[in-house]
Amino acid sequence: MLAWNELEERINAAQKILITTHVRPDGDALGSELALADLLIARGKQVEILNSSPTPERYHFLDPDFRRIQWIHPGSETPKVDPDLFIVVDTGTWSQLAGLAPFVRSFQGPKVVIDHHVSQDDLGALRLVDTSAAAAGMLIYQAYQALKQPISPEAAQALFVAIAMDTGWMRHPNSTPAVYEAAAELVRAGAKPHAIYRQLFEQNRAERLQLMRVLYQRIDLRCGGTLATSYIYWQDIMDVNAHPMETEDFINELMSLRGVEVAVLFIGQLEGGTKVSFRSRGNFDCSKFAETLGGGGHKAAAGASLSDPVDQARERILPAAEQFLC
Ligand SMILES: [Mn+2]
Repeated sequence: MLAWNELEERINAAQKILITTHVRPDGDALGSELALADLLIARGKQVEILNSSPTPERYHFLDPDFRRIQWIHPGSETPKVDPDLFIVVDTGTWSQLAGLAPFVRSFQGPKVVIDHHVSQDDLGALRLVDTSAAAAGMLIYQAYQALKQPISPEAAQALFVAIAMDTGWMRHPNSTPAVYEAAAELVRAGAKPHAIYRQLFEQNRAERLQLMRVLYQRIDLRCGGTLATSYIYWQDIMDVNAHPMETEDFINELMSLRGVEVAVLFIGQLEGGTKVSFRSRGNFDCSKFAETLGGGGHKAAAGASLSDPVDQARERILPAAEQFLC
């Protein structure tokens, strides 16, 4: 059990609270932020959510008027925020805070990290970290219980999204009884799984499926079919008019192949670098592998951002992955 009483003390002592999460926020990050914000607002706090990157279109339904979640716009000044408590959810590393890292470094007040990732830097924060938790959303759910705060229908929706996205709609091995119990409680509190599923998984644009065709065309099976890899250039994304965020979950297509234990996906970035993602369902530790490349994550899922272009990144990383697997 994490020290939720220490979180409560810090909340009680604060009036203006700033919440943030990792760069390129996912469903767990955004859902956790929103549900935590609701908890704090219910306790009479002024709350702002400020991220280092925009909310992906997939998650706009969580904040349809863009009133709740703000983000830093590249080239413009960081919005003026003057919190007396800073809470970071779903990450505990400087690199993942990206554009917000300087602000966190200079912030003199108390900081709290609520996270479930193995990789943690010293952010000078109270650490409420449980690496066995399936999602940061599970920890926010625990916070609701520990602080005896009723869950509003909106918070239930946000937490359901958080937990559903980090457990692959409750089908990954991290889908523990606790996950299903939380899900049941969230449905009771007003979360609507059928509506959430439609919003999350049945909103493809044709452009995304056209980009997926490129992914499929370049599937390469190695190590007797246990390693699946593919790659997408930045130009491919531009050619089909897709959005870079639309490559989210592409790696799961590789993991759906029969016999595949490990998937490695390379995606070219606007600045010329490459985002490499790893997935594993065997002994291959994605997080260890990603850490050697300056990235991080979990054993089953991890990633790193490289400055190499796609082809060089493939030449550098695939032989190392093969050596480990084959
Ligand atoms: Mn997470």
